Amino acid sequence: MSLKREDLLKIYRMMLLSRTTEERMVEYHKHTPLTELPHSGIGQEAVAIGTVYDLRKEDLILPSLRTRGAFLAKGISSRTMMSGAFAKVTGAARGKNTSHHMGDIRAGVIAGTGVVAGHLPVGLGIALAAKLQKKDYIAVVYFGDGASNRGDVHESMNMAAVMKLGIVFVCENNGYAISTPASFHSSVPDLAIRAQGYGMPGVIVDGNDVLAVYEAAQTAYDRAREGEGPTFIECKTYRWRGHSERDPRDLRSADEIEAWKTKCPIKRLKDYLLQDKLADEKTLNEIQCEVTAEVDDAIAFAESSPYPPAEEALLHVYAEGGIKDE
Ligand SMILES: Cc1ncc(C[n+]2csc(CCOP(=O)(O)OP(=O)(O)O)c2C)c(N)n1
Ligand SMILES: [Mg+2]
Repeated sequence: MSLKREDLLKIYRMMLLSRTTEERMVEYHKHTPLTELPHSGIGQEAVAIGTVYDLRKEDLILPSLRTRGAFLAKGISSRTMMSGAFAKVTGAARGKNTSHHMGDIRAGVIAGTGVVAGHLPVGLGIALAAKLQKKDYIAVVYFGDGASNRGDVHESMNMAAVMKLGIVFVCENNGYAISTPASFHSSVPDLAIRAQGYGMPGVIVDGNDVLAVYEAAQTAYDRAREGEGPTFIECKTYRWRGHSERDPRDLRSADEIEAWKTKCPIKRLKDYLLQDKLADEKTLNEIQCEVTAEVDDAIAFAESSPYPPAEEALLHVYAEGGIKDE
């Protein structure tokens, strides 16, 4: 494994930052509803961080609504992200979009869409552009198990494989699409086997093991950059909270949720670091303190930031110059 101690500590920090940011958004929303309705990815942090760590600046990611850590790991600041949740002008979309589907092209994050899987063909277009430009930047698209049944996913997989495009399909299989179990919406338990039908590798990974996710991602990225085509990575994971904060008491059993909590991806990395004596409790506590301070600062910044002025209502909505009457 090419990851050094410093890398592992950075990965640990990013996972904690993602977790803490989301926990605080959820907590804040309970008392003062945010403009954003949190759809948290708490419990799924290893997928986002394991796949984004070591991506290049010029690579483009297209996150799903769960891939919160990906925004942070790709370089969007906590302040920008939190401001997005508050719909403040300091957010990435200057208050026009919450951090739910946020993007920031400067960090290589393409804004999402409310149409589940609608971003897959966009990722495909990015990978096609890279090929036409003879460049080796890649696109990484994230989508859930429910989304994996949409036509956009299948059409994108087919075209990507036929044209050997530099795109990686990361399926975050958390077992549910809102309240529908994966066994109800898909005829196969392992979604990765569908990759075979398109002639690309389909890899199944423990999505709560950040190091396994990282390894699978690196193999897929090498392949994508070398012009060998796409890979489908299915990360088996679980979301701890309801689909959104609107349904905190979803239909899943408490036992099931508790069982998955014992497989916490952050605790797993922490245990590894401690057991292999790569870090001690003191170092890890210091990281937690740093992260808490960063999130406190982000909240204070977002609270004190202004909403966008009314004059900006049409800014960045239409192309400069408007639509010409012919
Ligand atoms: C085309 C479309 N159908 C339905 C919805 C409503 N919807 C939003 S998220 C979601 C579930 C997605 O499940 P999954 O892909 O497994 O992602 P997860 O929420 O589990 O991360 C649904 C049905 C939508 N936004 N777009
Ligand atoms: Mg799901």
